[in-house]
Amino acid sequence: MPRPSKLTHSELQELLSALEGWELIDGKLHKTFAFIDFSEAWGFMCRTALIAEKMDHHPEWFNVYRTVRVDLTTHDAGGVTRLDIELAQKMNALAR
Ligand code: H2B
Repeated sequence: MPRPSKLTHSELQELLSALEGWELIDGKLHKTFAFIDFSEAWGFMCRTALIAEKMDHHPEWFNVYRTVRVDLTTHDAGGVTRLDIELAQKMNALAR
């Protein structure tokens, strides 16, 4: 399957406006998720990992106790693509 290409600035702004809690930091999609405890945070990471494997698209993330800091970018494309938007939407749905 061909990898998607980097989104343009205007495409990104539009898609970002519909993505609750995500912002662009250093050219990557960023969100910090806060859960009630480590178990909830880890459960979220496990469920995300299964989705990421299926998509063959993986997050950069950092967990401390109940928070999970996430950065999404497409390394192959050198920037944010539709795959990052898709994964961000799925992570929002899982965290709800
Ligand atoms: N994840 C992310 N976030 N970006 C990529 O470019 C990427 C990936 N590439 N997961 C995939 C795996 C690639 O390395 C494999 C070979 O398909």
